[in-house]
Amino acid sequence: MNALILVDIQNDFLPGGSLAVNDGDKILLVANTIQHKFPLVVATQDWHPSDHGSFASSHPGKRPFEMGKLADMDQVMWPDHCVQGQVGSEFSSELNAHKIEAIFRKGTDKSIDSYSGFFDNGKKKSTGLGDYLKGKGVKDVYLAGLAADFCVGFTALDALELGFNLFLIEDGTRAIDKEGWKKMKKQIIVKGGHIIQSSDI
Ligand code: VGL
Ligand code: ZN
Repeated sequence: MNALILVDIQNDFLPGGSLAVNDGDKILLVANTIQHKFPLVVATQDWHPSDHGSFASSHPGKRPFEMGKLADMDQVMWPDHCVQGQVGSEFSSELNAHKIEAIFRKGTDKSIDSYSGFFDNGKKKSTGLGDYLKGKGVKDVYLAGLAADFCVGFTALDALELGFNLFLIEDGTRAIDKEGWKKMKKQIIVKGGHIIQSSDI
């Protein structure tokens, strides 16, 4: 069985948001038009407390996009984004959300960041997404959403590690940093993932 995971299609990652991805809104048409091809659609949502440790504002003297440390790992200091209960954390109103059967929230623990929809960045805790998909008999995982070089990419790598066949829909994602996406894409391919276009589905 195939499943589509819509990764973090939230206002803060779209134009006008606090961590807007260039051309992030271009993925909306793709995300909306492919959903009917999947028997199962789920979504992830970046869902931070207002004092999350990935925010530059939680580290005196740090500015957004500088490097820092969190949970003993190198950490990009992000602008405040996707704060629980704020408009920025809501799914885009232009996303058709009717087919989404379950939503997996991540980044709720302020002491660690969580790019992947499956695990936190230290692989200490699971969101339950992997077991959920396995329980539904899913073998093939398709990904679209934001951002390609962070949450979509790390979700892809974990899907492969968990033994799913992985298809990343390239025209259904956009990157924060183009070079970062190039490197991420190579890793995904090396690990056996497939980079496809929505027209291939
Ligand atoms: C993301 C940076 C910080 C993402 C989330 O969804 O790609 N990026 N938090
Ligand atoms: Zn985040």
